[in-house]
Formats: sequence, structure tokens, C-alpha cells
Amino acid sequence: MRVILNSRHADHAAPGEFEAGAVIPCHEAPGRCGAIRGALEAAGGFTFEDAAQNEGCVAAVHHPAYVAYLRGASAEARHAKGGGLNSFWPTVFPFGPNPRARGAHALRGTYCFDVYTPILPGTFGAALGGASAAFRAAELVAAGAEKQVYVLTRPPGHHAEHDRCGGYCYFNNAAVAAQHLSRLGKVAVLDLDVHHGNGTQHIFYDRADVLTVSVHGDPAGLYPFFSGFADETGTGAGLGANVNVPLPPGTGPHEYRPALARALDAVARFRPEFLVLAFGADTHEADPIGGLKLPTGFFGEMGAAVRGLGLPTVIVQEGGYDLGALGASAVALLGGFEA
Ligand code: SP5
Ligand code: ZN
Repeated sequence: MRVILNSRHADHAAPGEFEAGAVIPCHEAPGRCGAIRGALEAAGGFTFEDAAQNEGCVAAVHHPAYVAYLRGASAEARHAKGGGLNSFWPTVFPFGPNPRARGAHALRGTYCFDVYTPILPGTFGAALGGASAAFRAAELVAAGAEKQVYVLTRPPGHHAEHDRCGGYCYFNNAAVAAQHLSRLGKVAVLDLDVHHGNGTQHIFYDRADVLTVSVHGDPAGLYPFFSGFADETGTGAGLGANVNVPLPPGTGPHEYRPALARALDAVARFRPEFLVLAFGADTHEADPIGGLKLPTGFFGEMGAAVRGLGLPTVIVQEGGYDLGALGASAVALLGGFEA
């Protein structure tokens, strides 16, 4: 399988994240990409290529003011001081559109919805590298050059909304791929990260031509808390084109299997031309923040089940934070896809 890499990913490495008022090491770290790449190389059968930076690839899914903000804030972060971290962290979140929230500090909270998503000097380049890789993968699949392409990238993307970063995510890589493919026909995005893909839902919520389906831990008790409930079904022309399947904490294969079957059935009934799979390995039983109980072997079954749709597919890496389980989970999923 062809793997498109984000050669800039390590330019973004958050020094920490907040946990109950303390700062702990950030779960979303550069070693994640290395762990997956190492496991794919050891497994064999994968070819790796870098994607060139594609400045325009995010314009169709993100607000131009948001893109400009991320670019500018990343550049300015080189001069930021604060524990020598050279980074910007939002501290105040101005609710609603607020014309008075124009200063640098106000904008950090305007274009972001949580405290997990700082801006560092390399953030814009790293995030754009991932979006560029997703776009490149979509080009290959759209041209029929490949039936499946895997995008190995971080920071992840599925929490990033049209004009707000959050949940370690800046540009919505899966949405960039789906948007490009949607020029050729209907697209389904299937999100199997343990967290709800709120950003992807937000970007396509009023679209009838892009179905968004997410299977995830119940947001009543799991990040992102404000989105991902079963009664969110789309709006306007997009009514019925959003499906959420929330699962209780501790869900294992026995209960995950029928939830996945429901999600796959929703995709099949939509009759898309293309699929984008937003794949998070944070459903693994060893994941430090997920709370579900899927063993490594189940990821092979997941891959095979998704492959059963028979659709040309862009697979985009999202979360997964146990470095031991991450590579094996990705190998199992992609192996199931190719079997
Ligand atoms: C892409 C993705 O997986 N984003 C996840 C964002 C989750 N951020 C919240 C992390 C909260 C960690 N606190 C967990 C405490 C468990 N003891
Ligand atoms: Zn996640």
C-alpha cells in the first residue's frame, strides 16, 4: 500500500497539556509517527513518499481568516516568551461572534475551542504538511491510480472545525481529502477514532453530497463533550447525512462490532463513490485516554469490514496515544484492508 507522509510533522511538538490544573507531557507527540512508520516497515508491503507543501489545499474547507490567523500566529510564536516555550496558548474564549475580540490574546480563544491546541513556530507548516498529504492521497485515489492510500501524519485533524482548532487538531486532513473527492461524486467519511469527529461533522453538516459517520465514545463522558450525540443528524440539505454512534466507556469487540456494522450500513445506503476513513487507534485497550477495550487483533477485523464496502478509500491517521499499541494497530488495520 502507498503511504503518504508529512515530512514536516515533527516541527509541531507541544511541550505539554493541561490535566486537572497541572501540566503533563502532551499525548500527541512526534514519536507517534515514528512508531507507526517503524511498524509498517517491519511488516513490509508499504511504499513511502513525502507530499509537497500545497498552500491552497485547505482553502475549500477552512475559513480564510482562520488560515491567515494560524499562519501569522505560528510566525509570531517564534518571538513568544513564557518558560522559553515559544508558544501561544489560549486563555480566554470570547463566546459567540464578538467584534471587540480583536487583539492577539482574544483571537487565540476565538480560533480555538480548548486548551489542548497551542500554536508553536512550526505548527502551521506541520499542519499544512498533513493537509497536503491528505490532498495528495485524494488525488491518487480520484485518478484511480490506487484503490487505497494511507496518510501517515500528525498533528491529527478531525477535531478541527471550519474556523477553530481544538483537540490537538489544526487543519482537518480527512475533510480536505473528502472535499477534493467530492468534486467527482458523493463521498462518505467514516470516523473510527475513539473521539467524535466534531470538526468533520461541522464542516459538512449542511452538505447532502458528503455523508459523515462517526463511531466513538459517548461524548456525555468523553472528549469533545459538546458534540457527537446520536440526535445530531445534519441540517438543511444535509439533514440525514450525519450519523453518530456513541458507545459507553469500556466497550469491547462484542459491542463495537454491531456499532461498526450500523455505521457501514449507513455508508452503503448512501451509495458514495469514495470513502475517507479517519482512523484513530485510541480505541485500543491500552490507550491512555480512550477508555474502550479493543485488542490489537480486532483492528484487522475492522479493516476487513471497511474494505468490504468496496470503495476507493483514503485512510487518514487521527489519534492513538499508546506508542506500543499504535504501530501494531495500524499494521493490523491496513493488513485487514489489503487481505
Ligand atoms: C485526535 C484526537 O484523538 N484528539 C484527542 C483530543 C483529546 N484531548 C483531551 C485529552 C484529555 C486527557 N485527559 C485524560 C485523563 C485520563 N486519565
Ligand atoms: Zn481521538
